[in-house]
Amino acid sequence: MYMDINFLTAFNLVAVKEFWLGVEETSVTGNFMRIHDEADVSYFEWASGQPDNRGGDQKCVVSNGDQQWAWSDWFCSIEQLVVCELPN
Ligand SMILES: [Ca+2]
Repeated sequence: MYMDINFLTAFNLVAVKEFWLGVEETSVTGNFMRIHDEADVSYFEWASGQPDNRGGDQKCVVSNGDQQWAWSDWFCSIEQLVVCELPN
């Protein structure tokens, strides 16, 4: 999922560099799930070189503005804004 620049502009979020996507790695390295329902994630938009689990503890997934909103695994303990999808 790449961020829509119109969305970011409309909500004055262009300065925000990362958003949590509600996805985290399972206990199986390299497998990811949606946090809210634990469904497997099979579609990814990883940034080049990601996921790299740098430091051995990057289990949550962000959309990274410095990487054209491609995804990176990142430390879950870091506070970020969250992207949510509402039901129709
Ligand atoms: Ca990473």
